[in-house]
Amino acid sequence: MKFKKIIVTGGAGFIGSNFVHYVVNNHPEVHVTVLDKLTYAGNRANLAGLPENRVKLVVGDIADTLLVDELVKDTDAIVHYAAESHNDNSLNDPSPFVHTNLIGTFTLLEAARKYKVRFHHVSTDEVYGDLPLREDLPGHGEGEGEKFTDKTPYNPSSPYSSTKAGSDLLVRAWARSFGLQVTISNCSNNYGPYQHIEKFIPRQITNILSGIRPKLYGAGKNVRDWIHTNDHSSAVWTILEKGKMGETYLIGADGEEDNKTVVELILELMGQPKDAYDHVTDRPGHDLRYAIDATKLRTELGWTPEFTNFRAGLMDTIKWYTENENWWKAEKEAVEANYAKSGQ
Ligand code: NAD
Ligand code: TDX
Repeated sequence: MKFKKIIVTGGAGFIGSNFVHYVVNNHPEVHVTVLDKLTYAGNRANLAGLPENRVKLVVGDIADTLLVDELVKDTDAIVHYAAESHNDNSLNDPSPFVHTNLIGTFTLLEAARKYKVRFHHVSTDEVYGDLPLREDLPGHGEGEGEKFTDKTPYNPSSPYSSTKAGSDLLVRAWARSFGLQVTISNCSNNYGPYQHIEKFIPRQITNILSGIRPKLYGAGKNVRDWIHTNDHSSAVWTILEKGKMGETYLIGADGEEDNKTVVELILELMGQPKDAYDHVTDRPGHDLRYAIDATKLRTELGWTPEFTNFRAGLMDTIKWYTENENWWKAEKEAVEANYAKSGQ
């Protein structure tokens, strides 16, 4: 099906706004309505420069039934990115996570059901819990080790990942019980420009730019599977257009790195000594390793990532934060003060 009008929830956040730019640049026939509450993580500036006749921003809550009904009745598809997205925040106060990730998703699903609208749900690999570190596997990391697939049982660890898992289950139930036309994607850790400075990579880059030493949780052995956000956007579009109804696709680009290696690489790329960082209090319940097997998406839908050189992607990201201090500077002090309260 060709989509003419889509709603992108959370389209003023990091990944959602990247997707809106992707759609405007690659699909001239599509008109986008962004539904975003503009929480601390949403920013109008992320949509700057987009043509007004192609993109409309509606500031509102995805859990607002009347507003959602009004918008959904006039759309071809919903691409649902809006979420409370930060694990550390969910440990301090889970309540907005339950509201947005669960009640918000439920509200959107009910409207999609009423108007029979195609629904793509953007989720995370964290719903599967974590994998053992390779060094703890027999053979001490020789070979691939286990990775997540769409058959991996759900086993979320934090209030964030459990509310994302709950939202995935709602979507699956609405597909089976009500025949809603849905697809789900579970992506690994994204990086790139416009990511909020509470997150690992931009926090360390903006620390160095502010004369603060980077902060590594625990020993820094935890592994994340990094993907450039541009590749996440092309994958979501591919699934929206070609995905089989009711299916789940895992999105990843074989980018596993441990956190210590990433901090050291950022320091090196920014001309600092490799050991100029602090070990700080670990995250409670900290997931050890995420790793995605994206074979299904690659072979069944023909998607391939383009931005797979992590070093080059990090260099571009560092350049963006260096040149766009006005985008993050005002928030830096408050973000660091908040982390300091938990010894991080
Ligand atoms: P983000 O926190 O940068 O952006 C979230 C956006 O949602 C913000 O613009 C915010 O204003 C909006 N929002 C929050 N609550 C809302 C509500 N009640 N109503 C309307 N809008 C609301 O998050 P992100 O990193 O861009 O993540 C986007 C999506 O991708 C999330 O669903 C997240 O779970 C998923 N995801 C993220 C990653 C990652 O590495 N960041 C990886 C896999 C999946
Ligand atoms: O200062 C830090 N130091 C540090 O060592 C921060 C903020 C994080 N970390 C560690 C914790 C994680 O092992 O770095 C890793 C990445 O941390 P985050 O950026 O907070 O990401 P993570 O918890 O892995 O979750 C991310 O990926 C999956 C996104 O925030 C989620 O929205 C997504 O679902």
